[in-house]
Amino acid sequence: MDYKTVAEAKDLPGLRLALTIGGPAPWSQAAKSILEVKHIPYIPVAQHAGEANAELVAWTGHRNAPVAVYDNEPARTGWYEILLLAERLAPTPSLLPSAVEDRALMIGLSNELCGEQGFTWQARHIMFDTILKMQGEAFRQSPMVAAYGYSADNAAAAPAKIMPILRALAARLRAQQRTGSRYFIGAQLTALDLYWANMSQVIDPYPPDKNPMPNFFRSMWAPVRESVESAIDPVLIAHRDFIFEQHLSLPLDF
Ligand SMILES: N[C@@H](CCC(=O)N[C@@H](CS)C(=O)NCC(=O)O)C(=O)O
Repeated sequence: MDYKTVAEAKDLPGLRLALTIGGPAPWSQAAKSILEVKHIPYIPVAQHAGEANAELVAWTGHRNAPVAVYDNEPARTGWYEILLLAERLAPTPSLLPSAVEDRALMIGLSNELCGEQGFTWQARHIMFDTILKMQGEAFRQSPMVAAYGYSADNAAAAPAKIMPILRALAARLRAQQRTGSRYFIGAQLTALDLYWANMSQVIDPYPPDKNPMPNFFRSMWAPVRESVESAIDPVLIAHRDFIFEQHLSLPLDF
């Protein structure tokens, strides 16, 4: 990725997208996938994980990533508001089902994956537990610890919150297979498929040829997998592979 600094990007027109540099940060990767499928051009802007990102805060009001800024519009950070912006900029292919009930289900399941307290949020508690063991107590000073609500108790409770989400997604895929669909909702790709393809790296990262992330990430994420292993139905992993093969590009780029 050819990242610009905030200073280089903030006065440019069009879509600027602040992304965590140096690793496959799940929400950043998910936002990129939406733009890739819709062929929406954007300028990647570097966000540095765990750092103050003072220039980004001064420009957008946000420290973390992703942050999407289109022309002079307000910054967007939530997975859903970024999706709606992408739908407006490139209505086709739509990644939101047109039928109300399908859309409601898709948004609800996406929230289970991407929302506050959802799958990746919970996985992060386990990940932070591991970083504390690797880096020591100094990690508690990271702005990420308070921002994302880490505590040892929350980390201990996380697997029991993650596993029902995995089971619901697997059940959904199996039900869809019975109707002849390869996708989570209806008969075509939605943003939910893209969210899963990216967020599932946390429990089953691609090998280095497809996901050339620093080994540090593999060490951080391995305990997440171990703690939820019994809920990882192979249908979930096969779906991730199908989505990357059919709709996205590899190796991951960050
Ligand atoms: N704002 C996003 C979540 C963003 C998020 O959690 N970002 C994290 C993981 S990609 C991040 O930027 N971590 C690095 C940091 O905080 O510096 C949403 O609600 O959809």
